[in-house]
Amino acid sequence: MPRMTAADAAVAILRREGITHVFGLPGAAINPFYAAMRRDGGITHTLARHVEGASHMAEGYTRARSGNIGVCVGTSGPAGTDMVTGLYSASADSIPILCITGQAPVARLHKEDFQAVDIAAIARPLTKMAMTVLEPAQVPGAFQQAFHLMRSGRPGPVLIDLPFDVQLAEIDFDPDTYQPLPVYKPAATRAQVEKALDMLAAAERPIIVAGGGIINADAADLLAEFAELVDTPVVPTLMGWGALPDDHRLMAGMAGLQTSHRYGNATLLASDFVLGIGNRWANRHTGGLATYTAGRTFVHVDIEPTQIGRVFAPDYGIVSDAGAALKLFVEVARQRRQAGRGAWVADRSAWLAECQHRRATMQRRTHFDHVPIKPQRVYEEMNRAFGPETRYVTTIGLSQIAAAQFLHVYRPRHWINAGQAGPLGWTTPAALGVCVADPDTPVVALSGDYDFQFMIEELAVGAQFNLPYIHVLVNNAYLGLIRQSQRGFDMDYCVQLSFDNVNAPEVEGYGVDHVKVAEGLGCKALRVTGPGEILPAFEKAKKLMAEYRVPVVVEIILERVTNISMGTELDNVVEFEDLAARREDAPTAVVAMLD
Ligand SMILES: Cc1ncc(C[n+]2csc(CCOP(=O)(O)OP(=O)(O)O)c2C)c(N)n1
Ligand SMILES: [Mg+2]
Repeated sequence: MPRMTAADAAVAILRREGITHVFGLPGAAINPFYAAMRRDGGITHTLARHVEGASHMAEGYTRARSGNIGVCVGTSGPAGTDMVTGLYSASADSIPILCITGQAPVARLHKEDFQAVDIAAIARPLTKMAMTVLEPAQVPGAFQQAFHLMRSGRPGPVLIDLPFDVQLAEIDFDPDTYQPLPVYKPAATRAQVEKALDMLAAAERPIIVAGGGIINADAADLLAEFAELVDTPVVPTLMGWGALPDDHRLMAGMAGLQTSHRYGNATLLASDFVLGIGNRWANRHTGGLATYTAGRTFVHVDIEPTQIGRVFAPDYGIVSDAGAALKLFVEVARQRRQAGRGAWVADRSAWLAECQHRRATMQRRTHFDHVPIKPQRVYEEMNRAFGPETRYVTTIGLSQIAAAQFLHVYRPRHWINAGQAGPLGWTTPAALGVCVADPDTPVVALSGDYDFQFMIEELAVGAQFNLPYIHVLVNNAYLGLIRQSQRGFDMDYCVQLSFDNVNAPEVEGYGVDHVKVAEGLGCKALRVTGPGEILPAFEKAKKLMAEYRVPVVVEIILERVTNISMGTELDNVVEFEDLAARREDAPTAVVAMLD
């Protein structure tokens, strides 16, 4: 039997589970694992500048490509605690990442050793498994189980904590006969699908709410096929956005309190039946449940049994992987159609026309010529500059909310967003992880000024490892979303990011000179102050990116105060700006305005 250190066995298993890349930051307690990676030679490594950055890079890497599992590695103590935020946002969005930490030697764990912290206990609520491996011979099993759990059922992260002496201990292990454990995914039965289809067929104004589970299951094509077979409009959730292209005739818009369309909310409220697939009725999607559920019948399909009924009791629940369910939905719907079972689906033309009409008429205005620039105009210019191949990456803020209201997404995994956790600072490292996962697809990241400043050091990672992408930075010198929410408290308190920068009078009180910082970190950067300069700046950024192969920041100086549409209920989203009345008001909207 081959003998090797437990760390060598761990690396051998990573290789056999398909891992070719890790994100991390070494320290003394994880050096044996790094030594094993070096001996193996088959895993590339991106050195983060902050360990939290490594965890978000791993998330970006997983989210970008079907089947990917991002791995982040750090030492004992603060490295693990830094990565907790990545574990949280991964678990909240059902994203598998594997977090590997070093640890003090086993015999010293209870002695308050240097950088010894019970990271497994800290990570437990955020992971599908969090284990400090105390026996070297358990290391292979721990890794095998980790991959099994990350891929089975509702995907999510795992943490494996490896004490220094455990990593170095020699064990018997045969990598050649290692076999990944089978993956478990529940699948809907025919009887369940028949019943749900009967309910859909009986509805007059049905919609499908398409969640991120469809993207996780790589089932976007099946969603489109099913929606077309049953002629039913689709309302994607924020995590499901891109599952159906924005220019599809059945795309009905997103519903929600913030990241939503006026027509999406109106269509949801006009519906009488909702088939939710791979979604979790997130509170910023539903708003108040009384408004959301009144007068509607619900079927909920989810891979995680305990999600059914968690937020409200559906009329019918099915435990299934979204892909498995959609495959059967397509099969049964097609059979029913072919069998010519009369009009088993009622004529939907009036309902579809109504949804289309709402989409064509209930647009928000984007075309403003103001200086300082109004944010809506930025997204209009992004729609012009960036085509359907673009992968957007963002986290939270007015910037993210407005982006979801105005940008267009045409493909699954092309809207990469820390939807539930929304950690500031996520955007830059996540975008870098996305670039590593798929260097051939153009990546455009979007940050508010504070999100950008939060983990700005990670830009150096993009410069060092030649990970080119465009970072659109919308600068209002404000914690804009919090400023807007403080209106309810009648205050503007501790949310200003503006100051007179003694080194950069040209930023005119907007505080940080982002262009200088980005350049100092090895990136290229442009600043834009007028609406007519936005598109040329994007075009220039594309050229700079191709020439220098580094991140290119396009900073857009915004007006300081712009309130973005949002509300507390689906039926009372507040509009702060003029709505679009003519085509010229929303020239890049996908559906032409009806004049
Ligand atoms: C770690 C963390 N702390 C606090 C928040 C709360 N928060 C959400 S958005 C926001 C302000 C973001 O400002 P900015 O990035 O400039 O975006 P803007 O809203 O101005 O577009 C804050 C503080 C958060 N999401 N994450
Ligand atoms: Mg801001």
